[in-house]
Amino acid sequence: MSAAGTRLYLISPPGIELAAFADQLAAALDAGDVPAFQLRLKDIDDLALRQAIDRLRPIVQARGTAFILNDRPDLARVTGCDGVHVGQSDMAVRDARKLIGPDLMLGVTCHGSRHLALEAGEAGADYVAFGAFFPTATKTIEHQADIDIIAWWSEMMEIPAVAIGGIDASNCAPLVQAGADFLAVVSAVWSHPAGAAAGVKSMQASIMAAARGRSPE
Ligand code: 3NM
Repeated sequence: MSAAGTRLYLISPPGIELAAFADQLAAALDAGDVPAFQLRLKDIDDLALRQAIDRLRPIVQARGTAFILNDRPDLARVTGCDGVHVGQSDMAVRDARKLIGPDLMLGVTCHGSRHLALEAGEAGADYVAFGAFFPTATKTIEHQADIDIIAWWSEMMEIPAVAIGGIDASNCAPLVQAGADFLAVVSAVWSHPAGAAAGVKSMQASIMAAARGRSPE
């Protein structure tokens, strides 16, 4: 995958106020090229989660963006999501695949581990996520990833690599230049001082600048 192909993967903040967030999400998606959105809500019961999916999924899918649900392969298909993202502890990759069927997209957290990524690829992951690359306040981080893992993976594998963890417009260049297919962000967009749309635009400008700066192959 060429660096010029790096695209944005937007993840929800862990807690949202649904009506306000629906508007912010629409504005963020309208601000640029965001092919994937992950709903990642913590401390929420199933009813509220389903309500959030029902409200947000049409906004996302109407814009041609894939709607990916965190952690819940059991809910992803019945609620019309395009895919599911699982961690290493949530559920074995093969079990998740059985639950969602062959058509939905399956993404797997692989921390900074080449071994986990190869395993996930063999088990049918549609993308592997490496992180955390930088300090982040969004999630308690137990594993760190080195930027080298992106270059290693993307030279060897066709399965897309997602980079995550503390990524923002000021630090994303090495990940773009290493060949990350997607940069997954929370705070860079939702905590941008000028609003989420400005956050998307700023990320995109940095990705483009980094891709231009990459030496030709
Ligand atoms: N997963 P921000 S880091 C959800 O390392 C998540 O697997 C991570 O948020 C991992 O862009 C992370 O605000 C938080 O740092 C990403």
